[in-house]
Amino acid sequence: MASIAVCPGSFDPVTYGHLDIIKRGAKVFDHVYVCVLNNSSKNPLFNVDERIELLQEVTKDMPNVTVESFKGLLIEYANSKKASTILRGLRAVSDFEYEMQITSMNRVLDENVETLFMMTNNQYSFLSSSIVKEVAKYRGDISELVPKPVEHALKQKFNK
Ligand code: COD
Repeated sequence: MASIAVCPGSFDPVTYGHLDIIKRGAKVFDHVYVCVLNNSSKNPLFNVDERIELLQEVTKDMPNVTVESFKGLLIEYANSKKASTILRGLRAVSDFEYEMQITSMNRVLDENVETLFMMTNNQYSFLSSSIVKEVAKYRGDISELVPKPVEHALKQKFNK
């Protein structure tokens, strides 16, 4: 049976940190569904279609990666894809409490779907979409933090 993982997130926008987890996941699983979901505690800069477009652009060389969005619970989406695993990235201890909470909640909703964590690449351990947006807003250099299409999209947002 094919091993299928869902890599969920806000991806507002996708960074090299996200991309690293997606790439590594694509080596471990037969198929990875990258899913843009709503995080009710965040107020996104990019709409869902823009986030999907950027994700599709930067994963276009990964044949076993599909990008989609879903309005609803992550676990419903994982079940609809027959995914056995939710793939998440972990940066610092500060991520742990939040990740533990959503992992436990998802396990209550469906105990058959496992959450697997991949440790961030040291190079990206400080990197988040929020930090990138902050630097881009004040016209700082983000070329080492995000792929070119994302850099371009951020410049367009903030130079309006
Ligand atoms: N290095 C490694 N990993 C990273 C890095 C980095 N530099 N930056 C981010 N990541 C990882 C994150 O740890 C995360 O695993 C993933 O990339 C996505 O990150 P974000 O910030 O884009 O996404 P989140 O954390 O906002 O996503 C939260 C969800 C949208 C998945 C969550 O809110 C959700 O499941 N919503 C749907 C509703 C639901 O089912 N809720 C029930 C669970 S409580």
